[in-house]
Amino acid sequence: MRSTGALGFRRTALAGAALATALGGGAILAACGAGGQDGAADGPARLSVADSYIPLPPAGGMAAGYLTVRNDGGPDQLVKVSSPGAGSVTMHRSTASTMEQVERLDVPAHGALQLARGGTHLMIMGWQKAPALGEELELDLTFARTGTISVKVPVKELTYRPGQS
Ligand SMILES: [Cu+2]
Repeated sequence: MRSTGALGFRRTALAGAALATALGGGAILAACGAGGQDGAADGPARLSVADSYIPLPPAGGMAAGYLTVRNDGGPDQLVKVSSPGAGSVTMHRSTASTMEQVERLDVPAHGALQLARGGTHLMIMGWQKAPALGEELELDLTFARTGTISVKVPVKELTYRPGQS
């Protein structure tokens, strides 16, 4: 009776250990699956800024700013832009005949927010000192979820386009 009982206990313990291992493995697989599918849309945004430039404004006044925010994660929004070297930086969207200020710009999940000529852009006013070719202006980009990313944006020729030498 005693030995049978001991054997029974051992079998139960082994079965329990095997079950725990199986459950553990299953939980890991489930977590990976969620991350690769719908979990991605709600995961943290993974942002990087590329192709940023400011065309040298003709009279040293109002300048446009262009850049691309790449996102390898969940959705985010650009909600504010400021600069220690300029009085105001606003977000603008060009329409057929004019442009309008916008309060926020979507950064789609696993996509990109593009600020480019003819479309959405930044408007930089109140330079502390007149910008010159080759200089850089710090822009502090604040995102709803990611927080603030600071980038140094080079001042380029008025006709510059990214990708050209
Ligand atoms: Cu504008």
